[in-house]
Amino acid sequence: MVRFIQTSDWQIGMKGGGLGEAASIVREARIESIHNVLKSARDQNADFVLLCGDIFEHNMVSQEDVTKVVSVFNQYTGIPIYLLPGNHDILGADCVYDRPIFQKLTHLKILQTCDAIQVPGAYLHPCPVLSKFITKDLTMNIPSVHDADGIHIGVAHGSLIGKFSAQDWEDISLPIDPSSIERTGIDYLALGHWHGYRIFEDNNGIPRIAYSGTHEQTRYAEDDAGYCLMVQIEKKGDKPVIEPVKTSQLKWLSRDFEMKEASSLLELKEYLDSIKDFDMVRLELHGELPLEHKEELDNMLEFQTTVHKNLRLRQDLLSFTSPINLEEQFDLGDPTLNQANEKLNQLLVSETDQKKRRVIVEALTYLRRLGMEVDRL
Ligand SMILES: [Mn+2]
Repeated sequence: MVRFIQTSDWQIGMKGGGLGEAASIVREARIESIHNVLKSARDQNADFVLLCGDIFEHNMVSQEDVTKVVSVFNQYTGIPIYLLPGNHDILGADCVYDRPIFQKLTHLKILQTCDAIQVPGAYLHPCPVLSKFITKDLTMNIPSVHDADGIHIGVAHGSLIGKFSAQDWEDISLPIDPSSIERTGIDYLALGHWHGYRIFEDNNGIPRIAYSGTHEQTRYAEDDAGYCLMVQIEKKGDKPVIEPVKTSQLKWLSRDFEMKEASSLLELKEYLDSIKDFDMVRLELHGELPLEHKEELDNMLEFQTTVHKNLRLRQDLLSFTSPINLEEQFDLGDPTLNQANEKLNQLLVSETDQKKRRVIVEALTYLRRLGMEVDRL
């Protein structure tokens, strides 16, 4: 019997571009969450931990980040760790794992060749990435083990052919053929490279291929991120038991919200109240809202920036409908403002492009606020 923890794509040293001030929080969480991975290995009495690539964002990662990771490793010396380099921490000149600090870790083994190795409870068949642009399926290096004794586990990093959605198909390099299970007779193929946790069945409907995904989500576009996998196989040929274990600290949310009328504002408020405990929130507003509610919306959204660690807001698909009769004269109490108001109204009447109308309506809003302030003076 073998029981191990599978994890990948820690991407330590990642910049977190586009996350603003939250980038440093995300970077720190990526290191802290390693504890959750290794703790689950310890708590579950795992035979070993399998790291399936992209542990570091790149090979030039700062020594400070490397030291932080190694110091976490040093707190779990009782469990062997097998590490397969991926395309970010690729083998070759300047490989991060050549740094002397790694040589002192006796419970860590870097899988640098395709040679099979015997580990507690099983045999590993590593397929380390040797070139970023490789178009050859590296699992082709795994020999047939149909007639061999023991549990055999393939370890690779890349994209499973035929299983990705079109938008993810940017990684034409690093292809992995799912039929490698049938060809080789391995019991399980542990994969890294995709950031969401995914399980795939072999031709007999038995789950034998899985991505753990990243242990801590890296960006909004990911789903099912923030796990490691607990994998247990009783004996050769048996169905692997694969269980996701939550490891992430930060909660991410990405959502589109449709505004239809003034009451949508109340719905949005209720929704925002319900997502208070999310750290990272991306919100895209669509539809339309009467212009007189714009200020209330702006205030509501401004407050949200204080609720979450990161709030990414997109509103350019939201239009504001003008409540006023454009024919009607509107006195802003100042001749210059009135002139600008008239000019904008004329533009609005003749403009058909929705995006441009939105800009004009917004300009009108600001102008009217200005008019109200002038009134008060
Ligand atoms: Mn990768």
